[in-house]
Amino acid sequence: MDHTQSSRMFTEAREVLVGGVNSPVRAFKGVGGDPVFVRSGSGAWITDVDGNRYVDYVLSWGPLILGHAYPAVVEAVCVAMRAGSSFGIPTEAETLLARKIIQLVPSIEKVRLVNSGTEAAMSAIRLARGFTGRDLVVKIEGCYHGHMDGLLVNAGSGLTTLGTPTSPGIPAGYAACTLTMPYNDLAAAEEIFAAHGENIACLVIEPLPGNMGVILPEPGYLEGLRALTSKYGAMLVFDEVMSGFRAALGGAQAHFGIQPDMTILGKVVGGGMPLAAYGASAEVMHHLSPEGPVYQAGTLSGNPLATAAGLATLEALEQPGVFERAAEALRQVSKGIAAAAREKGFPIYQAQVGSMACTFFHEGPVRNYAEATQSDTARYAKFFHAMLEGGVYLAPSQFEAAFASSAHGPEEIGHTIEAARKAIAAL
Ligand code: HOZ
Repeated sequence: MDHTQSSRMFTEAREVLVGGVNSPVRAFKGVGGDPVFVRSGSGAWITDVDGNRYVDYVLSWGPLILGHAYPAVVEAVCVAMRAGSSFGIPTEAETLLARKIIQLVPSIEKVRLVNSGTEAAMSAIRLARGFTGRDLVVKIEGCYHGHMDGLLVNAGSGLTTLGTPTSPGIPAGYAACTLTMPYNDLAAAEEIFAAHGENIACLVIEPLPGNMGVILPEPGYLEGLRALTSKYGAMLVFDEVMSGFRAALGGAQAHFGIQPDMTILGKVVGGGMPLAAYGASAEVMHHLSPEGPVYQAGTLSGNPLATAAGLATLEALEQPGVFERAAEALRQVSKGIAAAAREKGFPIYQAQVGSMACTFFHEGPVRNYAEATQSDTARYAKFFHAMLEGGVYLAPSQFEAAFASSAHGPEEIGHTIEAARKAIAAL
């Protein structure tokens, strides 16, 4: 494959953008080499600036569950744009999107729209502290809740990819309010709550972690956390930025049947536009400004382009078979990769719920961050590059999820499995 134009653009980008990118995980640091620059996307495919085509399993890091440039989403955004891009004055679309979120996500009665997953997480934590009058937050090693100061402690995603467990620039006092524990370890949670329970505002967790690869909760784990947080009067906050509308239409909370006290949403809910949300019971949300004392605001929050894209996406997702198509495509692809790995005789471990999945280059189950980081990242990097050359765009890191869309059909599945077979045979 020719990457001349991508290389030229990356060289120029590095002169004016830090590392040539606007978010670290795009820079290929986890797999080596230079990123490709994208020109366009349509359905399951993206085309780079050299004209190479790839079946896309990153999908803007998750939002595009209908694929790129889905006609109804494009149309909704164009209509909204023609009517004015932003007002800072209420619009009906905000109510319609909020109503749709409440209808789909079991635990949410009221919602606040914001612009990014980071902003939603930051605001949700503030609300949890304001509601409970407590300071401490418990988080899970390897879970990632955006780049807010207090939660960049033992965080996943780019922090794992880049080997930066905790970012400089965060006052020790912030980090001191965050307690961390391993995923799938109920005993560790019981210990932390026994020692600090009265001061814990919330336990924030990706119920289906996707930022250290995808990891499944062991039976009873989420139920145990639900019981523990209730016992100590702490809030259970589910970060469903990744799993929302992907683990199931109602997110991981619907899939696993656990009601959190608060939910953080992003990615799919914005249909590819900068939109995120957090929501909870009416009682909890009532503590948020302007009804309550906990302040949070934003000029572009709930802006018309983003709400149009989000609403069009969720409405399309509700059509019969759409959600299942994406999940089934990913199942078939994972099966193809597993068969190729078996043939070659090297170990992998796979996890999938709905339309998010991960293939770990690791022998045996991956149950937590410590096990995830034992994966063979060098082998993943080779696999990634071979897949790229074969016309398949995977996440440029072992510690990210693969996403499929409803546009991933038999042609794309066949193309991906064939590329995987060749890539694995050459490893
Ligand atoms: N939160 C996304 C998945 N780890 C990555 C997006 C980004 O950091 O650019």
